[in-house]
Amino acid sequence: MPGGEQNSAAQVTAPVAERRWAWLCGVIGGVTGMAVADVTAYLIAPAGAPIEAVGSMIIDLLPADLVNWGKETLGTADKPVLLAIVVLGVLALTGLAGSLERYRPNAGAPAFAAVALVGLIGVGWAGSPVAVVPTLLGLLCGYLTLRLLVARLRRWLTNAAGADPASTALSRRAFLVRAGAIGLAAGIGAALGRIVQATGSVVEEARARFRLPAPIARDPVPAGAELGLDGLSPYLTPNTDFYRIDTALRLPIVAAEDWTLRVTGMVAQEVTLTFADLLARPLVEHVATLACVSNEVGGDLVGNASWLGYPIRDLLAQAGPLPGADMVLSRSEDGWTAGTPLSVLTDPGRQALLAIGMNGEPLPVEHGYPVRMVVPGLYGYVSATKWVRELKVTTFAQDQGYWTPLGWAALGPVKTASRIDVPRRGSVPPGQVVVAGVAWDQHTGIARVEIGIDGDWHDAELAETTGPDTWRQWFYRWDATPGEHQLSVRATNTDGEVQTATAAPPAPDGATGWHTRSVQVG
Ligand SMILES: Nc1nc2c(c(=O)[nH]1)N[C@H]1C(S)=C(S)[C@@H](COP(=O)(O)O)O[C@H]1N2
Ligand SMILES: [Mo]
Repeated sequence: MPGGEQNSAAQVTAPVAERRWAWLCGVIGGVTGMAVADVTAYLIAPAGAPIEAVGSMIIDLLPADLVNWGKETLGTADKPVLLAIVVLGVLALTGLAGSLERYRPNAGAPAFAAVALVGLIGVGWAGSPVAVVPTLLGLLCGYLTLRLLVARLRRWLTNAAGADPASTALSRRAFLVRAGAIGLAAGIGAALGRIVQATGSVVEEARARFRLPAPIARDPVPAGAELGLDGLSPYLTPNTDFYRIDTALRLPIVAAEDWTLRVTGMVAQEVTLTFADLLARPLVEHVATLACVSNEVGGDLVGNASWLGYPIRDLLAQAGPLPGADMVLSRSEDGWTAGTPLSVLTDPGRQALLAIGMNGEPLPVEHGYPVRMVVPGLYGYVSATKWVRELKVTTFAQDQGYWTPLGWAALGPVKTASRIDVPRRGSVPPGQVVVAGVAWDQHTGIARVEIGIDGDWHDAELAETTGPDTWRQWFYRWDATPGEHQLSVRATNTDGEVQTATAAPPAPDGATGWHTRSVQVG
């Protein structure tokens, strides 16, 4: 380490020593940035750990021969070696950023930005929008650290050049204390970040290797379910675009081989299921739309997916609910709970699933890997427990799900809803304009969608669905005349009930009202 024992001003202001100190500031900034990025990724976005992401990108870009050579020569050490190379690359660049920053404020920014850019390309490769947050936050914290340290360093060197021994000693101390303290904290943070990333990535790798078993029955998706219109929500929501709601500060990381589900409470016989037990059971694939009770009218906290899983009613039948029970309190790994009516979960006509697959993939970690619940017709907060570990058969009189004491209704059946996806907003040219969107009333089904244009209602054309448990795309060809127009949508369910115009906020049991959009034509 350079210059630890230097005392005289003449020595420290030697250009070489200066450059080394500035370089160290950059390295500390780099370590801080990586620590922040890793910890943030661990907390909110497992696919957003930039070091792993850049490592995978390098593997993808390298010729196969070189990758194989690496595997053969290094064995299982290939990954740590690759990650170490990435870390050293980051430190080389942030060290350079520090050296440059010494000469002129912000001169180090491009080198730092280059590091973040590579990180962003790496996580962009992994595909989800939150995945960029750790890298951006890491960049910001890392660069601010560098700037703070370089500013202190500059003060020290300026004082040293002025040859006032007292203020030189003082500013030297101020710099060294800060550099030492921040360096230590960043080092500890980075080490912790690496450790948690390593456990997370073991589960992530197991997930990537896992091949879903084939279902005994599946819902064929009719070709007519997907209108394929520009800007319209696709019939099946890709996993990376699927909305996400969870209360846990960090994502539960559950290894499939450690997972068990216990059926407890008012049952004739407690049942414990392992992941292997679950895989050995007959699984079905069912398409169902999941919606959040917090979704505003026109909001996007709703998505449709094909879920592979085991019917919860079959598991409950094995446990034998006792008379008097009317609720199942499902509990997650993270302690979160949902209270679901027992009658819904035992209903032979409803595919309430313990799901392990989402759109043909193992459940993504953020959507509940290895196992979650999906219950058609109920909002997620009373039914869709992710990382589920226990089903307690109980009563509504005795137990409450997580959100109920916080002011949300104990029962959460979905309400009829519809949304205009296109035209988005702003202005469209006059002539034929396609108005399109989705409408849902899970487990009842959508029978009709109407478009209001300045108060006149017109029937929209409906796409097909797999059944009543999913949303339905719709469209209407509108002859748009110049001027400002109000578009509204309302759906009618298969019971003949028209979606209410009465506006209600999401709390306590779901928003209502018609989605309306004003469009300027011309
Ligand atoms: N463990 C756990 N499961 C949970 C939640 C949660 O906060 N923690 N949120 C619920 C809510 S409110 C909804 S709307 C759905 C959302 O599921 P998604 O994040 O896969 O879209 O999950 C449900 N399951
Ligand atoms: Mo929700």
